[in-house]
Amino acid sequence: MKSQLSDKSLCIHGGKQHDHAHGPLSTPIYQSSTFVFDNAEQGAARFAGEEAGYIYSRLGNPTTRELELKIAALEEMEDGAATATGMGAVSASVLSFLEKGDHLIASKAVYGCTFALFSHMLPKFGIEVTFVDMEDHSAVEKALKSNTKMIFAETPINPNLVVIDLAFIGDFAKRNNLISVIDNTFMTPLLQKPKHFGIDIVLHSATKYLNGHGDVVAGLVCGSKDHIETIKFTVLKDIGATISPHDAWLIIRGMKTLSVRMERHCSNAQKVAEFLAQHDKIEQVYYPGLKSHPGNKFIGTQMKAAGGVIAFELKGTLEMGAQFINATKLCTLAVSLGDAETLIQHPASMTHSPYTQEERLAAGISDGLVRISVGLEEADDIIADLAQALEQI
Ligand code: 4LM
Repeated sequence: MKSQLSDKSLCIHGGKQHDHAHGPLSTPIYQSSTFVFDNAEQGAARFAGEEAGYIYSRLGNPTTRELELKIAALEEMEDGAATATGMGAVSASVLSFLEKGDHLIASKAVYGCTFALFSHMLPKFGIEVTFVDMEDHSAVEKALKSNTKMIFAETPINPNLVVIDLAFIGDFAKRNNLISVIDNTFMTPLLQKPKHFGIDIVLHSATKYLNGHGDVVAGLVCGSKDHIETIKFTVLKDIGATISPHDAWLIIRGMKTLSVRMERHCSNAQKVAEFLAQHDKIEQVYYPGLKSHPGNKFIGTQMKAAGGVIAFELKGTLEMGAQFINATKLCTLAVSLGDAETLIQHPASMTHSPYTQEERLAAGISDGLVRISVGLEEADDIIADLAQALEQI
């Protein structure tokens, strides 16, 4: 649902409830597992869905609810659900709608654990998955079967920064009566709103930019009221990947500064990508903010800016890549992304190790790829650190 407030204001005020005792400025943390009923009739009415109100924090919690309404406002979708992790958001979005005999079309390159869920877990439940190159629209059309029910992609893709055309995905899904699911983690709703392209379900690893401070693992899903109700009252209720109210509060706090953080992440990443692109020890830089990147044409149409993640390949051997990563000082060797700290990692041996080498290469994720999540430090300090590490190889 479109709000009259701008995104910058929604990051601060979106979802805010004003019915707390004592009028606190900061949302209280309702650190309570359960909620007390006035009487047996009220308890029964709440369970029957006849009376609004909280029951038990696995089913809903007032702190969590503010976060859900905030992300829904930002994504311009009807409702939201918060989950314990980003993988909780991915699995809830998929398992809530697919059943034995259904078919899922998924991008061949996705976050490693999403690939593991799709390639190992879903087939165990009789759900068929076809992985396709989503830049190739005819391959997507060809993957369609009579039992296809859903299409899933990330854009830009983790870790190789390939940009997928959301207008095509939205249209393909509508034409074929599929549920379209987009993982919007790399962009946040400030840079990209999949809803504008007809996408049905938008999800995030809130662990990343939304929280932004490296101290929470969490996920968020947005969609229509019906879709979110299904997610909440099937998979989230019965499998139970619900968020803790304290983590929801940390994300509400983190999101207040999301718009200023994203501006810095993007401007720093642009400078770092330009530095890497001109360096003679670098083979290739993958960053949609570079004019040479095939995804650059989507900036200004699908995505407002290129985000804060860069991938690149060094000239030379894999050992030299390891030497380089070991030589960085300010850039911290850790997985995850979207934090204040610049994080550097090696997808083939870390985030994308659930792929076999063959699957990974087929997905366009090379053995030598290095990924940097550019942080909020001074750009020149990040560049100086990368320059001294490159010097050492
Ligand atoms: C990483 N990523 O890449 P939780 N969707 C995307 C992601 O990048 C991730 C998840 C979902 C990384 C984690 C170690 C696009 C995670 C899963 O980790 O479950 O919050 O999110 O470095």
